[in-house]
Amino acid sequence: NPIGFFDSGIGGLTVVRAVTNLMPNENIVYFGDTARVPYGSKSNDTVIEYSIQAANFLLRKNIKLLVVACNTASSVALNELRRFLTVPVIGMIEPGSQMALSESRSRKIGVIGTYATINNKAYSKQIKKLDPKVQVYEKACPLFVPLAEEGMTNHKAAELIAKEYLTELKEKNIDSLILGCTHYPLLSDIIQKVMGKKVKLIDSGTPAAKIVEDYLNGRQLRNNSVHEGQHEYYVSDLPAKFKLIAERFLGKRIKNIHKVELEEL
Ligand code: DGN
Repeated sequence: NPIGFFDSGIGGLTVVRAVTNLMPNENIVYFGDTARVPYGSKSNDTVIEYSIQAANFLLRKNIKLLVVACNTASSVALNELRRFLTVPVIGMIEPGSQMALSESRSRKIGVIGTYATINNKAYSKQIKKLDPKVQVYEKACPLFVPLAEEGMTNHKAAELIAKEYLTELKEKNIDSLILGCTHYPLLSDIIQKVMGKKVKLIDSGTPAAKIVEDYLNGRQLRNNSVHEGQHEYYVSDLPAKFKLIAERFLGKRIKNIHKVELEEL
């Protein structure tokens, strides 16, 4: 059975990339809600409703595990998804928080994400639950999403915007910065340049992929085929540039993209 992933659009493909780097033979089914992106500026109720629809769609594809490859949906809908679903659900917040805690020496951690992730204090609540003494500084960086989608990841404009957003975090002397949005790993060069070399960037997709691997190994659910896994991609809208941008996020070619009507969700 495949591993299911969903995101508001294409950002979650950076998480698929992390999982396939670790487990190339797993089958994957991905749903990107491109007709209704962004989730980051919508109300919690709406994000919960959309997340449940996406999860139900993937369940009909017989997934063995669901990865919520979107920090916004992980921030607001994880409990509801875990309550309703019969398969295990892995979100982005817990793995990213744990990794930041294990990396940080100064115990000052920065978090960047969408308005929803930051306003819900998803990461700071999780980090403080694990270690109440850590200081967490959070900042919403909404313009990073369109920059990543436009491929302007090394553009002067991206650097200017990054400076505008990140200077206040830099002044807090954080030593780790969680990229709390699945789009942001594409901007990691610019973010690293603005933050300086000493700040460790944490892409939640990497520790999330490790948790997926541990879970599947523990339950003997790994696909033992020697062949590369099959990937199927579903989107609720197929914009002209989707394939090009998706391949950039995924780091490889995409063969199967299918459009799903919203009524089918
Ligand atoms: N990729 C989504 C996330 O990780 O929060 C954000 C995209 C969006 O909805 N703006």
